[in-house]
Amino acid sequence: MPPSSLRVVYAFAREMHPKTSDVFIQYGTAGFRTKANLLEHVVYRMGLLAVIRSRVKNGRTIGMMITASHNLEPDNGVKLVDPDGEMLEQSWEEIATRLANVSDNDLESTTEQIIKQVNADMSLKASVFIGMDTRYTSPRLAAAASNGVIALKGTPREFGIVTTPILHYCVKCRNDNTYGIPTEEGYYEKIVGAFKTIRQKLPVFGEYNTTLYVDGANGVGGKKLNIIRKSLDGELDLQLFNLGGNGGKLNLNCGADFVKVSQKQPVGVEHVPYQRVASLDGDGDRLVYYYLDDKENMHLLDGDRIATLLASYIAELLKGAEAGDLNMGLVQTAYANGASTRYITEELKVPVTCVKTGVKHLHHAALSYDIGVYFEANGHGTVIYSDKAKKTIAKIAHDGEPEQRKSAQLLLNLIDMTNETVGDAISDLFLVETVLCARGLHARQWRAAYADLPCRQLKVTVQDRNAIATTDAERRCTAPEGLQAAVDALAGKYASGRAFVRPSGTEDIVRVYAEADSQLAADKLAAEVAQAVYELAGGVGERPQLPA
Ligand code: G16
Repeated sequence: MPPSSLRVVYAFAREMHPKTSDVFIQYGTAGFRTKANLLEHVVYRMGLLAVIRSRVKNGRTIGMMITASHNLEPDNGVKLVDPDGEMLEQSWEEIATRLANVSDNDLESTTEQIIKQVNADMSLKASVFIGMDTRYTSPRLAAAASNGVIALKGTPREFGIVTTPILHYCVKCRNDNTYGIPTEEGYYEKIVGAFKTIRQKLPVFGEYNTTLYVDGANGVGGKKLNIIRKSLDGELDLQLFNLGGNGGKLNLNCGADFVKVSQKQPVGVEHVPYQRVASLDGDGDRLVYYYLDDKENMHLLDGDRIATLLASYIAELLKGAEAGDLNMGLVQTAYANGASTRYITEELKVPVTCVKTGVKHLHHAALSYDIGVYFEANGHGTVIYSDKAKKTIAKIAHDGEPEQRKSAQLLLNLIDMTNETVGDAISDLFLVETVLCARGLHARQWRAAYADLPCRQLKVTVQDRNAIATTDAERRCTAPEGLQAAVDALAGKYASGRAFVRPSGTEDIVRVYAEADSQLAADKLAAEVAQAVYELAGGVGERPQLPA
């Protein structure tokens, strides 16, 4: 494409998607995320970048997902998906940020510079898959994404409303047809098909019951489960709530983030004591479970619990298959409950790596194992299997002794049920239900594996959250001066006290995490650390209060 054709890039921007705000925006933990009315020009420009990225990848398909996931309805966002269905390569985040922030007048020249910098052959074909969540601002932004693709003569394909993981899956399948069929139906066939196959082999027994209540966060995940529900042939009785009707608002007092952070039950769910409930987030990439006891106390089963459940079952099957030369590791972040890390290393004897927040970091670290299980405590995660692992397991399933074959075949079904591209609430839900069924477990027994340290998360608003810098996988902060010393001193006052602070990459706030040996101690520690952040990092608004 000769540089003169880049004029259309400016024409589209000026006529349809002008930059209307000078607020600096950064490609963060999961792409660009802010108030939806500040995003149209950003999404248009990401359409341009997706085309350039597709050409750098020899015309392989790139994904664009319009979503602000767990954020509330007024926000929206956009993130790019690389050809293997994983998050955009990190070295391109700076390029994305640059392109998003230049003035309309500089857009044409900046686009040209980027094309040169990344050495994109603009004569190649380019393909971009576009998906969106249920926000009312999403269709307009998806149209801006398409226009960006068209402006650089790429081919957009709109998937309409899909979960984020379905879009990642379709991108992967489009570029690697051995993985599956790149459509929503292809996704259901593979994931739900594997679940139904495995259910034929694992009769329901023990304390497991097939009823599962699901909080859909009033987002897209619940809607898709409503489609899937009809094809489950009674293998799982899904009772769905918060599907977006009856005035329910996206992620408001419901959904995985609300349940995890507030440690409260979502609105809209009919509560039956000891009945397990799964909570999805707004775009269907996170999952947590909980149940209420007969005194209405909530017992949370978060991403750490899902990781340990899956890892222990996979380890059992690997042992049964006698596939001892395959190594498995688990990846967590600083938010992982200290008790879970101890359980994984001491009881499961599985190595643990701790990385920065963001599934892109976890996914990357998990690649170093034959089988990498990665989960954030917030319920975002999956399992990835190396080619070596897949080949070894397939060989045993074919040639092994009868007992080995049985375990290896179950592992193959689990692999099929797993969306390896990114954390996926629907796929994770079927994996969890499979393990609970295979072991005849009630959620109470699942929870009994170890006792969580009580914890608390808080948010603090500051003038500039980037004034907080962190190191050591975000477990320590290096700026502003004095903050880490204050956190250390506060955590040192409490038995099993641990705390850290970090700027969010998806909201304009600083996050505080604390754990200690009692809920009151964890609540106090979190509040004291929040006050230290407020004082040392330029807090705005009301000063955080200590618990009564
Ligand atoms: C995104 C990321 C997650 C991250 C979360 C919170 O989740 O994909 O990896 O844990 O944001 O990030 P932060 O603490 O930086 O705001 P989601 O579900 O919103 O896409």
